[in-house]
Amino acid sequence: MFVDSIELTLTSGKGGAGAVSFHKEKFILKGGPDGGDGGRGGDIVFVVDANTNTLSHFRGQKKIKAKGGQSGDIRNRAGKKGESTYIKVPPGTQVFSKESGELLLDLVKEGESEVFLKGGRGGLGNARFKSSTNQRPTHAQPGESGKSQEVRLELKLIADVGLVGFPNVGKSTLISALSSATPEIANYEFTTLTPKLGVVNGKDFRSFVMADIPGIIDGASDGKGLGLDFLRHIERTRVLLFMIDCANYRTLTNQFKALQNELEKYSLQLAKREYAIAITRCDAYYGENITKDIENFLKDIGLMPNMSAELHDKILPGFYSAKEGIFEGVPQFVLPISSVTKFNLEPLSYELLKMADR
Ligand SMILES: Nc1nc2c(ncn2[C@@H]2O[C@H](COP(=O)(O)OP(=O)(O)OP(=O)(O)O)[C@@H](O)[C@H]2O)c(=O)[nH]1
Ligand SMILES: [Mg+2]
Repeated sequence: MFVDSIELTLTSGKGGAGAVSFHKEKFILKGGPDGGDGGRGGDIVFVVDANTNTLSHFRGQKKIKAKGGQSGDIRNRAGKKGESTYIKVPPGTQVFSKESGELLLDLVKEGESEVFLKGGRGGLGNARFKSSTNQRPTHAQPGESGKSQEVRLELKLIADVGLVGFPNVGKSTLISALSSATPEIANYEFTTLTPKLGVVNGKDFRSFVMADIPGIIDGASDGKGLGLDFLRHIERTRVLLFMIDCANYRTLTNQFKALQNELEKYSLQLAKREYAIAITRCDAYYGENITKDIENFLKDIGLMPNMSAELHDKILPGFYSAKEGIFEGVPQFVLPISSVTKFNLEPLSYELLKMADR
């Protein structure tokens, strides 16, 4: 299972205690105070590391602590600073307060590092307390304790392309056809319960990450089916691929409008994301005329088919493609596909790569 949320108790290191000591040397009686300061405790530091892409390496871990500072020493020697603990997380990890739910850190950039909890200050040694009225102070400060905080780490998958569709329309099948991901596939609704990622390799070693998520149904925003909670996994994708099934009891228009409607209820921002449409399971179409059906669908959603005869021969890029530079509201392309016969899968990944790269 993909672990995308994890709870931890983080504690920075305690400061070392200040020392109490007096200068000792032959022939010097009653030397002055020379107790050194304690070292600062280690920090808890978050580091963004793109070599990891899940939080699963924290599984089973509950507490992470940084080392304490060492105590001060005689002859004004300060204690060593405690070792800081560096917590490596993938880009896109957010740190929330477990108690208040407040977002504390948003870790996005590779290499970025943030000191989250500073280690406790080291205590002052007795040498610091010498004054005109007290030449031989006998006390030193204890080290400040480390800070502790319960946090929840959350990773919103940073996929480039998120698949959006009703259940059973072939989302998981598509990701398994395009990438090496092996999601569960079955001929019933809600096969996919947790999001999965797949890396789709295009030409010239370019690639993009595709996210397979559970199906959405009418009323999902009111909690029907699996609800819409999982949409947070695709909140940051650059592109949405609507998967509209042509071998379904729901019409193409019906599916598309319901999906858009639910998406809007979840997040207007997400609903405005750049998108494209794949008409799926074309090999299993059982209606009368698939071309007519798709053309009607395009008209229903206010688009005119613009596939020229020449493109028709090459089946590329499908029935519709937006003019360069038009993004708002209209799909970048509408492409009939089949994951089983591989029909149009190559142009599909090529077009998606172009969108993801933009
Ligand atoms: N004929 C045909 N069947 C397909 C195609 N793609 C998927 N299927 C079948 O459709 C059914 C559903 O496929 P899934 O990939 O599990 O669908 P899903 O959208 O991930 O479904 P949920 O996870 O339930 O939302 C399975 O029986 C697949 O074998 C296709 O291109 N052609
Ligand atoms: Mg699935």
